[in-house]
Amino acid sequence: MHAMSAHNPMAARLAADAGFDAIWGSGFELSASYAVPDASILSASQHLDMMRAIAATVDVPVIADIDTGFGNAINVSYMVPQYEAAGVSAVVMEDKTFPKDTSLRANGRQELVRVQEFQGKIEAACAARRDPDFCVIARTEALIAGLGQQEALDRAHAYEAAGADAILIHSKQNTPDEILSFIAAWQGRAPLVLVPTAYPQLRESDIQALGKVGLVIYGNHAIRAAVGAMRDVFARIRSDGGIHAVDADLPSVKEIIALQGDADMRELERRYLK
Ligand code: SPV
Ligand code: MG
Repeated sequence: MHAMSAHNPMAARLAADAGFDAIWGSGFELSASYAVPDASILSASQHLDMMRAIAATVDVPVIADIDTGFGNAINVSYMVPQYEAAGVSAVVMEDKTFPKDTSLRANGRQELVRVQEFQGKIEAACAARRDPDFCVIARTEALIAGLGQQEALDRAHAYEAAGADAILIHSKQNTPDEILSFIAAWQGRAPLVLVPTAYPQLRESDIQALGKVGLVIYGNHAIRAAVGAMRDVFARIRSDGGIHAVDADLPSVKEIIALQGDADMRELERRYLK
């Protein structure tokens, strides 16, 4: 299963149309779309509202990145039902302290909570869900924090024992070695989840051959594509002295209107505007 990041419903619609199995409700992307760091700056309700809007737009499952769970196990108990009610199918919660710092930045503040404390947060998340098919994915940042493979394995096993449905193991090394070594050593039953942003050379076919990975998340490719495309087009318009040259290279206004769901609205018009 492959999930693509989205920071708004249009990105989610494009990802679903492209054939991704799920949407990753990335905290990094949403923070970037507000031009603020991915460091618990945005509020829980800002993220929750965006997840609700995305889930209302696409039919594929939405996997919400709830960072640290916005506090302790008590906060998790109150947040999970709200995400579930927003139409989300799964949450990913990481074992860092609140407020968090983003994972892929060099020299970020990567402090982890105690194993038992995070087990309590996982138990709280599992107990708070109403639909037993709602997935609670536990994410360990042990490799990101530089604590080594044994700490990552110990934490992953402890989180599985606490009830996590899957384990997200994150790495910021720019080769897949650290992740491949973790996967080889993983003895748990829970499927693993990877976010291969830092080691893009690991292809889907390589990951599938490993057998233990149930989900691959492409963590920030929507916002990076958007930033790259906007920057290029804006620069061209400035240097061309107008929009005459870029126009043909952009999606037409007609295409955007179609992506806005115009056909559905016209159907409502036909039926109900009397
Ligand atoms: C996100 O996309 O918000 C993630 C993945 O949590 S990462 O940014 O790589 O930590
Ligand atoms: Mg995140």
